[in-house]
Amino acid sequence: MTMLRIPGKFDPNYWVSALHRLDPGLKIDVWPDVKDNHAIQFATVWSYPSGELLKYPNLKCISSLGAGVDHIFNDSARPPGVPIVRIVDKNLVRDMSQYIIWAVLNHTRALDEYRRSQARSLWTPRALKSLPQIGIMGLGQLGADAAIKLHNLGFSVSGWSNTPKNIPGITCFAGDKQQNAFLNQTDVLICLLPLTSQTRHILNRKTFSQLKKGAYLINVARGGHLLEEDLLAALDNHTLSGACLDVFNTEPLPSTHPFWQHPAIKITPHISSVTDPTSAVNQIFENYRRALAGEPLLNRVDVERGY
Ligand code: NDP
Ligand code: OXD
Repeated sequence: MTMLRIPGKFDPNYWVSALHRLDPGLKIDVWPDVKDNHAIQFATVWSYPSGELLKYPNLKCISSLGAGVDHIFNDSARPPGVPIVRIVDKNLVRDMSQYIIWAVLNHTRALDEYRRSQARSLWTPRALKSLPQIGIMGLGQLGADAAIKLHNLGFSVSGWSNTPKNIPGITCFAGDKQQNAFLNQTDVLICLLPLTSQTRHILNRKTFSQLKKGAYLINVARGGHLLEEDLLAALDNHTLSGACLDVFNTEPLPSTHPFWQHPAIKITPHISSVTDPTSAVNQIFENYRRALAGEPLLNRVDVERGY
């Protein structure tokens, strides 16, 4: 029994240790140090080279190390028919909601402006503005939790998903037909969609123009959701008042990228929520066991839908 771990964002040593705590005898190869391609039955991956997985003829499951699976669908030379699973984890959900609450409060309480005042020893109290309407694109594992927590903090929250939802306290919109109605009432737009052919570049000029004037954008999903030049234009013409971005088209964000120096853009390096091996390892190990036993997998991705 061998597992293949392809490193990228995540440190493979943490994962190997966590897996060995569950089964000290488990054979794990850390790519690119793979001893026998035929022995690989389970691959747990993050941003690996396209076509790599075709080299393992006995692969039974491709397991994302994160919630997102766009990095797997981006691989056009993927072994056909091999099921894909992803991480659904309480710590991942908790950490994302904490980041979003920070980003929303940082914006609504003008905390950056107080930092700037402090740097100049200025005592500049500001009147609180009325609470904004928060709109969350994506009401899945992460979006629904953030929506409920923001609602519990007293915000008025709405959400938009593919299929209709009923979440107490949250105004729910669904599908293309209700997209405009959702956007039209939104002051703070949070993107928590998966990156698919339907959602690529959804954060564009047209979308921004449908939001309330001077809306704020928080993108914690994928850089591919955002048309970067449209964000810069929307900030310049005050359609948007600012943005907090955790994800980018090119990561790491190149040092010459205009986002770095933009006064209205706040940047974090794809850390809003990072899979915690100590809690997520159980589902990876369980899926490994199930894949080898031919049993139904946990958190299986719908290949047709792309998420
Ligand atoms: P889920 O699959 O649980 O939820 C996705 C949500 O998006 C669902 O509500 C789904 O609708 C909705 N959706 C999908 N396509 C559309 C569409 N075309 N129109 C409207 N709604 C749509 O995903 P998670 O919540 O677990 O994760 C979301 C994303 O967050 C991940 O794919 C990943 O890219 C990103 N992420 C980023 C992290 C970071 O550190 N920055 C960390 C973890 C995740 P429905 O419910 O009807 O199917
Ligand atoms: C994820 C991520 O998808 O960390 O889990 O981006």
